[in-house]
Amino acid sequence: MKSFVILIAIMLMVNQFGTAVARSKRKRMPSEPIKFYYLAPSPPCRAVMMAARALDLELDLIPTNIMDGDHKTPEYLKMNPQHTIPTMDDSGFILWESRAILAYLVNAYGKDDSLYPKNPRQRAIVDQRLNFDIGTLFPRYSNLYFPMLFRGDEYNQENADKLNEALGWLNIFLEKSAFVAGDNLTIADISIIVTITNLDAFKFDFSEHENLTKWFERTKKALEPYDWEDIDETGAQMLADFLKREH
Ligand SMILES: N[C@@H](CCC(=O)N[C@@H](CS)C(=O)NCC(=O)O)C(=O)O
Ligand SMILES: *[C@@H]1O[C@H](CO)[C@@H](O)[C@H](O)[C@H]1NC(C)=O
Ligand SMILES: *[C@@H]1O[C@H](CO)[C@@H](O)[C@H](O)[C@H]1NC(C)=O
Repeated sequence: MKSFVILIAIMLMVNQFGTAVARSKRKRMPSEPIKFYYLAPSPPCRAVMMAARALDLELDLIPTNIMDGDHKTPEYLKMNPQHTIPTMDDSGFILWESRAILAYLVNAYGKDDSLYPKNPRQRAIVDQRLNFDIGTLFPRYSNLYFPMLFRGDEYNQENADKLNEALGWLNIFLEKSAFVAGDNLTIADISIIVTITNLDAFKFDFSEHENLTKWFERTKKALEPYDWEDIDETGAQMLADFLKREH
């Protein structure tokens, strides 16, 4: 009788343990698909869409045409007064700024932290690269290409040189590691690649930066299962076609 009770107790413990293991392995999921306000050619939107695929998250895609003013409606401004795309709505939790969205999605729904490591020093490097992207790389890209895209201006060599200088720094970051923030793919690669994909589509020659060129090939391959071609290459090509029409 006594051994029977002990046996039952052990069986209950094993069962509890098994449930706990299954629970910890089960992925956290949004209670309903995250609403995602986007436009296909938009680089920051493309970054988030690839990350969502990498995290196996379903997005409820809501096309938001900034050329038609979809982002200036009272409803949109109530949600995001800064009227930028991408903007996400996760069951009422609203967030914009693509890099903040990338970090949130991994923190909230990543099955592990590999895309945004929790280790303070590893995370600091990812954050440094993301800050380099928003503060240096993307502005230098836009200083060169926004006037060409949206005003039909000529290619400005001085702005091209500034962009090339930033690409040189990125090339140095890539001297010792396969990806921009270490040996694994992170959200920093996903954020940075959309600008490099644009440059590739615009035929900006960055081949002198050998590590960067190799990283681009490597990262494309890493993102292929997450629809790099459909999301990133196709979007960049739309912008390249637009650029051609402007000239
Ligand atoms: N730093 C922002 C940039 C967002 C942004 O400027 N998006 C552009 C489209 S690519 C936009 O919404 N433009 C319309 C506007 O700002 O009114 C991010 O990464 O989300
Ligand atoms: C990098 O990837 C490897 C292999 O997938 C994994 O074992 C390791 O934990 C990852 N490192 C980080 C910092 O996530
Ligand atoms: C970066 O480029 C240098 C010079 O071409 C090379 O020696 C080095 O191995 C490259 N690093 C990586 C990670 O590919």
